[in-house]
Amino acid sequence: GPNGALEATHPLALAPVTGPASNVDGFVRQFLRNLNYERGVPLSASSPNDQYFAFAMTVRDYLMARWLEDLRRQRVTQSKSVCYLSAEYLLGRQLDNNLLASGLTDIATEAMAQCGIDIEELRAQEVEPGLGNGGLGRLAACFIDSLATMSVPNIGYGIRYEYGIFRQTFVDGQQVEQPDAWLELGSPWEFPHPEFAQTISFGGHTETYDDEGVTRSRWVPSWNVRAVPYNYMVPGYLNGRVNTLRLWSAQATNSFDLRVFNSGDYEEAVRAQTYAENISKVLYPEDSTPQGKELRLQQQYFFVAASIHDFLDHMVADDFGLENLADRVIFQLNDTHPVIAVPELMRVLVDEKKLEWDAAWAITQKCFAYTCHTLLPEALEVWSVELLGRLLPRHLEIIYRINEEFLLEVRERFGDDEIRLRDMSIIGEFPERSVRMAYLATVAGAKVNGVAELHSQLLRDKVLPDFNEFFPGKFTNVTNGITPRRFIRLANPELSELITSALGTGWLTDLERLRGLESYAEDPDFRAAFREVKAANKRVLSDVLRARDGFEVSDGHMLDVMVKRLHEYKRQMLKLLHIVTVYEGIVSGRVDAASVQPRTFIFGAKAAPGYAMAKRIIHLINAVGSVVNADERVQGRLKVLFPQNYNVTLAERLIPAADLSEQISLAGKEASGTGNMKFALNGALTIGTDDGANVEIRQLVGDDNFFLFGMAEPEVEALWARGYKPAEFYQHDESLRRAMDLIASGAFSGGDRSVFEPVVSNLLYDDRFMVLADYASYIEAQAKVDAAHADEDAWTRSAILNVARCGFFSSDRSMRDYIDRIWHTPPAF
Ligand code: BZD
Repeated sequence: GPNGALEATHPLALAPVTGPASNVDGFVRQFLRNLNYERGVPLSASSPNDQYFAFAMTVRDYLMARWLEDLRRQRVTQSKSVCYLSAEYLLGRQLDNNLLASGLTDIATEAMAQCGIDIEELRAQEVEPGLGNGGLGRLAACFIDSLATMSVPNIGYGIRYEYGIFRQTFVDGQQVEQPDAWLELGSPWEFPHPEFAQTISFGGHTETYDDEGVTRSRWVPSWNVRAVPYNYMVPGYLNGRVNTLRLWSAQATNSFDLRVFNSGDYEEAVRAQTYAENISKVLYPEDSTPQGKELRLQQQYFFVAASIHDFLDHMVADDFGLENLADRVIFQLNDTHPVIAVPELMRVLVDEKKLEWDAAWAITQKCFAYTCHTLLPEALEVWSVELLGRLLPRHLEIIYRINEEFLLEVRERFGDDEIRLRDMSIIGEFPERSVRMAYLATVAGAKVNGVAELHSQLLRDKVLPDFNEFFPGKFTNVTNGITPRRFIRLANPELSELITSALGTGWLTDLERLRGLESYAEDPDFRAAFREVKAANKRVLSDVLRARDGFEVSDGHMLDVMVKRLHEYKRQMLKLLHIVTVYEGIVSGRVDAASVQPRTFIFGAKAAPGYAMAKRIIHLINAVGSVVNADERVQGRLKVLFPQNYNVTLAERLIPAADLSEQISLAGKEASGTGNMKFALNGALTIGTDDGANVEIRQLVGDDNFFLFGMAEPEVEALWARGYKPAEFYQHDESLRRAMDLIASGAFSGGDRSVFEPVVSNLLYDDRFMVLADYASYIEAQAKVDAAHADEDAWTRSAILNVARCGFFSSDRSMRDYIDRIWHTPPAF
C-alpha cells in the first residue's frame, strides 16, 4: 500500500475497527476515554466545553466505522456520485442531529446521567456553524441530510468560513453586527486533512506554446494558495450511512510571499500570508445583491477549483476514462456562485488533459446542472471582464470561446438577429463588459431548474425565454423541501410523538404518510392533544426567549411569526403596517381593545450590513415594538417581539410554537421560500400571497386552510403596465393613511419625524414591491384570521390538515425529483 501500509486486502487494513459498544456502559467508557485522552482532563476537573467535546467525539466514534466504509465504497464502486457545489451550508447545531441519526439519544442521555452531567448543558455549549445567509444555504444543508438518509453517494463541497453570518445585536433598536467567531473554542465535528490540500492559482497571464506540433494554450499564474479540506460527517437517519461534507480552508503556501511580493521582507511575508488566508475568512452577508468584489470571486474559484481537483484526483479511478466522466459525477451548481467551475473543468480537460475542445465541451455539458434561486434581476451575478481577466485570465479566454461557439449556433438557428444575439450573449456590454454567470450556467448545464413551480415557470417565460426556446427540455422544476428530521422530529418532539401515536413509525422517511392524519382532524381527543402540543411548544419558546432576550411571552396569545432575511421584496413593512393599524385603531378609541384577539407578533430578521433601507426597517420594527409594548391601552392585546440574531437554533424553537406563518412577499418575487414549508408542517396556518411555494402549499392544504391575499403575479404585471402610483392607494384608504401618518408623525421616534421619513416616503413615492397596493387585501385577510382563530376547534382542524397534507415538502422528495429529472444517479449503493 501507499507508504508501505498494508494492502487494502489485508485483514487488518480491510475494514475499519468497530466502534464502542452500543449500550450505556460502552458510551460512558468511550466518553471518559475521550475526556481523559483527547481533552486531557479528569471528569472532576472538566469544564462544560471539555464535556461537550468529549461527548461529541463519542458520538463521532459510533459513526466513524460507517463513514470510513462509505468513503471506501464510493471509491470502489465508482458509481455516479452527486457533488453539490455550494458557497453556503447553513447547518445549524450538529449534536442532536447526529444523536438522532445514530439512534443514540437514549443511551447518551442515560450515560450522561450516570456521569452526573446535565445533557442540556452540553447541548447549550454548541455554537451553530452559520455558514450561510438564509434559504439557499439552509436548503443545501437539508439536501445533504436527505441524500445521506436515502443512501445516495454524495459529497457536499463548500467553504470553511472562519467567520459565519454575523451575530446581530440591537443597540437602541438598530442592528449592530458582531463577528461570528464560531471556531473560537474549536469544533469537534471537523476533520482537517492537510495532506490532501490542493494548490489553487490566481493571476498571471496566458501563453501559447508548441506541443509536438500542436499549438496549445496554458495559464502562467502569478500567485497561489493552499486549499485544506475539512471533512464533516453527514449521517443518514438510522440507516448506517454517513456521507461527507468537505469544506475548504485557505492557507498561505510557502512560495506565496516570494511569488507575489518578492520583497524578502518579513513583515511583508506575514502580510502576504494574511492575504491568502483572507479567502476563507468570512462569509459575505449580502444575499440577493451581489457586490462584485474581488475577494468574493477569489472565494468562488478557490472552492470550486479545489473541489473539482479533489474529486478527479481521489474519487475517479485511473482507468475510468475521462470521456465517461458524466457517468461518474454530476456537479450541481447551487445558484451561480460556483459557476466558475465550468471554465475550470474545461481548462483541466483541454490544457492539462489535452483533450480536443469539442470533446471537452461535450463532457462538461453533461457534468453540470444549475439551480437558480431568484427572480430579482439585480440578484443575477455578473463579473466584470476586467476583474475576471486579471484574476483568472485563462478562464476568461475559455468563457469567450464558449460564448463565440454558442452565438454561432444561435446565428445558425435564428439568423442574424442582432438583438437576440446581444440578449443571449454570455458577455454583457452595459454598464461595463461583464460575464453573465447565469447565462454561462444555462449554456453549460445539462439542466436548469427553478425551485418552485411558479418560479420555474417565470424563469422560462420571463427571465430566460430565449434560452428556453433555444434549449428545449433543458428547463425543469424541482420544488424545494425541508428535512423532517431536523424541522419536525428534533424541533418538535411532542408533535412527533403525537404523530407516531397515530400513524406508527416510518413517516419520518416517508413523509407522504402524514396523509393518514387527515381523519384524525375530526377526532376531538386528537385535536385536544394537538393543541396541548402547541401550548407546550409555546412554553418552551417562552423559556428560551426569557433566557435569551429577557422577553415575556404572554399566555393565550396567538403567535404571529415572520422570520426570514430582511428584504423589501419580502415586505416586513406590510406586516408592520398591519400592526400599526391595529394599534392605532385601539389607541384612537375607534376600536374596542376587548374586541381584538390577543396577538404576539414575532419578527426575526438580519439585514445585509450595507442595505440601508433594510436596516431602517429593523429600527422601525424595534421602535414600534417599544411603543406598543409600553402602552397600557393595548396591554394584554398586542405585543411585538423582535429577538436578535435569528438563526437555525432559534428557528427550531419559534416555528413549532407559531400559530400563524407570514409569507407575504410580492407575487413573483420569492422564488420558493422554505420557512413556509416548515411552519405548515408544524401546524401553523399561513397568511400568504400567491408566490413561490405558497402556491403549492395552498393547492395541497386547500383554500379553507390558507389565508390568501394580494395580487397574483399577472395582476402585478398589469398594474406596473398601467402605471403604479402608490400615493393614490394612500389617499384612498383611510386606515392606511392613519398608519402611515402615525409613523411619519414621529410617534415611534420620540417625536423626531426625520428618523423614519425615508421609509414612509419610499413607500409613498417608489414602493417597488407594491406594499400599498396589497395593504387593503392584507388587512382584510387578517380580519379573517381573527375570526377563524376565535373558533378554536376549526382552527385546530385546519392546523392538523396543514400537517397532514404537506408531506410533499420533505427534502427527500426534492432529492427524488433531482435524481429522476436531473442527476439520473442509481437510487442507492
Ligand atoms: O433561496 C433563496 C430564495 O430567496 C428563496 O425563495 C428560496 O426558497 C431559497 C432556496 O431555494 N435565496 C437565497 O437564500 N439567496 C441567498 O441567500 C444568496 C446568498 C448570496 C448571494 C445571493 C443570494
